[in-house]
Amino acid sequence: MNKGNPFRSIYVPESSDKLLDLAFKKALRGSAPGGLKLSIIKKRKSVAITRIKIFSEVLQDKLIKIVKSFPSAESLHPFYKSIMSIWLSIDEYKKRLAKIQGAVRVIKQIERDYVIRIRSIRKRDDENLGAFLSRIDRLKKEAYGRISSVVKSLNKDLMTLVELVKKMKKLPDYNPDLITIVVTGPPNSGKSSFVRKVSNAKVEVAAYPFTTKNVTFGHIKLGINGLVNILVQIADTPGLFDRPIDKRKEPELLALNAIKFIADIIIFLFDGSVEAVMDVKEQIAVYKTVRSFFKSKDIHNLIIAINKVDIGDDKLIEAILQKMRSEKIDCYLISVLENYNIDTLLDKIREQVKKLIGKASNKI
Ligand SMILES: Nc1nc2c(ncn2[C@@H]2O[C@H](COP(=O)(O)OP(=O)(O)OP(=O)(O)O)[C@@H](O)[C@H]2O)c(=O)[nH]1
Ligand SMILES: [Mg+2]
Repeated sequence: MNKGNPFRSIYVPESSDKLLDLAFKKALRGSAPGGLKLSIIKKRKSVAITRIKIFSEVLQDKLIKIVKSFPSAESLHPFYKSIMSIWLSIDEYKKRLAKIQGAVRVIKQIERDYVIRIRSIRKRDDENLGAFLSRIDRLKKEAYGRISSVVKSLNKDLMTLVELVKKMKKLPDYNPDLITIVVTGPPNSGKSSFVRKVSNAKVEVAAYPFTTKNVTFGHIKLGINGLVNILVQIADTPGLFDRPIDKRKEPELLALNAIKFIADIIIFLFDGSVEAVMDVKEQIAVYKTVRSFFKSKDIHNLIIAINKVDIGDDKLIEAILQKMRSEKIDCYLISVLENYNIDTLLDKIREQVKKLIGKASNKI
């Protein structure tokens, strides 16, 4: 499996019109090889054939480059694959790339047909030279026209891929070889503040919900006994509301995909403050959604903390603690702002990372 975002270095498609413009310009520069020595008829044929070939080859090259630069659906990590299908189904993705690939074959065939037709066209006895030369030019134009309509018919597919690439490029570079911690929770609970505090991620923090719209990675070097400086990646994710999946907005779907496909460890941050956007019921409902992604044997990889205890709402905090006690799950009280208990939480993360590494090396 490849590392990093497979859409990062993609050759971004251009519109059909842009591709055609470029091909026309290049074709216009094509002249007849050995032109000076040729008869006027041979020269006209040779120019027409050269230009059709250049026109067709420029387009074929561009289209092949586009298709080749896109990762095959099969090679995509489930994280990218499932996020891609928020915007374009895997089936559509394959179909659009296959259509472009198919168009390359059609263009090649049109080129061949017209080259043969121009080569074999003969001047009729009753035809004057001017009329004959026009017939050659007409065939050339016809070839341009037919190839152009094939390329124009791809415009929707090309533009769909452009839009997809724009979105996919914004996703982080996921490295499947590293342990991944995903930070989640309700909106405004301090997820980005936490990720910024403990890692090198430059994520935005603001005093309103839904600041984070994308999944972003930072990295932390964790000094673990006997295993010095283990590098782990930590993902900041958009806040989750309590609502059914079909009502969820795009950022929430991105967050859920991170939880589902890349999280080895999850840190769930409740907002325990008097300013919390959600009441306790809603926050617990969000917690339950996240919890549902864990099989009970892996539940220890879900680490729970209540943030913002510096401006804590005692009733809210107590209600969350009670719920966690009933599930026999530890719950840390922290304040990212005041750096309260952050080291304790990091110790817990170290402990879990150590266990995961131990498990992985047992398998080898
Ligand atoms: N008082 C207090 N404020 C905090 C604490 N942690 C974060 N904040 C503030 O809470 C607000 C939201 O913080 P963010 O880190 O952007 O929260 P988030 O969970 O990433 O928010 P979304 O991305 O919108 O879901 C900011 O104004 C932070 O400064 C804390 O421990 N105590
Ligand atoms: Mg955020």
